[in-house]
Amino acid sequence: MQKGMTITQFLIEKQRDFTSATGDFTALLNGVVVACKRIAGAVNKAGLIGVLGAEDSENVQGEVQKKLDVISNRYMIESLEWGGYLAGMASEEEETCYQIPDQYKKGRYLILFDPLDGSSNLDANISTGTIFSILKAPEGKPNIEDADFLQPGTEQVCAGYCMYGPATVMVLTTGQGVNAFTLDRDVGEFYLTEENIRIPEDTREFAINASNSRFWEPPVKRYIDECLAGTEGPRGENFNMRWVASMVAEIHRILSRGGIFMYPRDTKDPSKPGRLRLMYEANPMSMIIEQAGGASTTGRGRIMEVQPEGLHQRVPVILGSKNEVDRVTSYHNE
Ligand code: AFP
Repeated sequence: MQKGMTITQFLIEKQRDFTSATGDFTALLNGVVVACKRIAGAVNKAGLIGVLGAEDSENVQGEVQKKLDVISNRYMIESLEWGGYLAGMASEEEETCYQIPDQYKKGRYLILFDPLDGSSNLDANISTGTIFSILKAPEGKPNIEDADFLQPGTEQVCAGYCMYGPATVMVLTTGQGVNAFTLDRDVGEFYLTEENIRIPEDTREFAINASNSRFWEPPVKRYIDECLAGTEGPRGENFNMRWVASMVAEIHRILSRGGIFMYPRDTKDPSKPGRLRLMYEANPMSMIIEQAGGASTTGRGRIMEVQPEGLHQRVPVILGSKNEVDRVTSYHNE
């Protein structure tokens, strides 16, 4: 790894590998980087400038919006709409897709994002993050519509997240491995800090919201019961448990030391086949996890092969260290 490589240098050097590249994709990612720096600043100063707490509004999922959800959504849109590389955007905070205003040029890409995932943790000063997924736009359409975004995760050209934790860290994949960049606040630049991240195939650490255990399906219940039984159970080993309730933080931990994360299908609310959103949570995180050598499934099939039916569709999520994910899948198949 070259010491002191900025994310801009990294993106420009990667662009040189593609002789036909126009620079649009690099410029798009640069727009995401700018938005995430602005969000990081707002999250960092939230208590000082009075933007902690909830808005009076709800988003399309019926969830109370935090002030910082709304601010982060605006920063993403402001930083990306003018660049000429996007045909449209879709956000957790917008009911339908966002059209690029007529005064700006339209481009070849689509972006979906959750501007501030884990925002219910903000008042407690717990890590949050921005998650994004980039797709190609259909060619020759003057205006995009929601249906244009409904492409399976296997079509993603890039996925990433920016974590606002003790350090602000951007994690990216374009389908050639996973790299992490840490923000140096003094300089205002992200620097490459981890190259070609790999997730250990085995783990003894799981993450699940155990308060839902009475609603779990038998394969998940069996897996967790076996972990909890420790050395006296069929696994013959003790397991550790973590639950941050902020997906970006859980995925970042799994990238750094392995683990399995589950928000499975349950019977708590039969209208919801899971809690997490396919298009801007599960798909981008699945691409990152798979690119780092992990696995990602609904329990019944690969998440990235799910044919989306709606922008805000929910999906069961089981992902992380390959051998444990395969074990949970095998319990579903039995
Ligand atoms: P918020 O953005 O509303 O805080 O939700 C975060 C999240 O989508 C995901 O990041 C967590 O893994 C999950 O929800 C936590 O859900 P529980 O509150 O049910 O534990």
